[in-house]
Amino acid sequence: MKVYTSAISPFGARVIIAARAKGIALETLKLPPEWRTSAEIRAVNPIIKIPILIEDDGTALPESETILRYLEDRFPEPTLLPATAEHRAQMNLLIRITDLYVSTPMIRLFPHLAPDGRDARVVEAEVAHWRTGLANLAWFMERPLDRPAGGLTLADCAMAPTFHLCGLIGRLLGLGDLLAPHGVIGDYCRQMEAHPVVGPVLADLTVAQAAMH
Ligand SMILES: N[C@@H](CCC(=O)N[C@@H](CS)C(=O)NCC(=O)O)C(=O)O
Repeated sequence: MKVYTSAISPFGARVIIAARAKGIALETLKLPPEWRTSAEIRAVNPIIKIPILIEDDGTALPESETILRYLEDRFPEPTLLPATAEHRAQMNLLIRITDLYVSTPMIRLFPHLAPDGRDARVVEAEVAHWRTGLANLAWFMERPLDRPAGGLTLADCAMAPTFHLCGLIGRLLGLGDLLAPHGVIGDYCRQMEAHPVVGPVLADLTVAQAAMH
């Protein structure tokens, strides 16, 4: 299996974490130059977003959450699912809140990261949504989530790189640490940084993002 991604992509990092946790050999495909306008990428994902999983038969699968669930279905062991329906519901809720209410406003801020051409009204509105999303996610993270033996669920594959990106975007916008008010998120991030699979992936993101600067 192969994946189109970039070393700085937190969405790609989700897939890399799941693949490593499951021991799946996943080759990273080099993105073509100007990949956003390339025919190569358009041919496999007209949404023009990475990551894109490429199966051995050439089938392409975009969207990180869908890829995570596919990897879980195709390679069920070791599982990244909690044992009970209740805890799987909690896992699903955390993924949904992360993507709808934390990642979405953050992505809308991307065009405004460079001070030149930044629209202060858009930034103010999206940062407010982002802060609310984080507060709501923190509220739901207080509920217990029983993890399988490796200490990881699909929610961790999704949340850990998202929180890592929150740190970067907050700094680039001069907002400081948006995670600071939420002790549960801070504790969680420290736990993930110490995790033998997740920690190195987050460290690689940090190095790649620093190099981009
Ligand atoms: N919903 C998508 C979001 C993926 C996404 O936004 N990826 C970024 C890279 S981290 C991207 O491809 N952005 C398009 C661009 O940079 O033009 C997913 O979960 O895979």
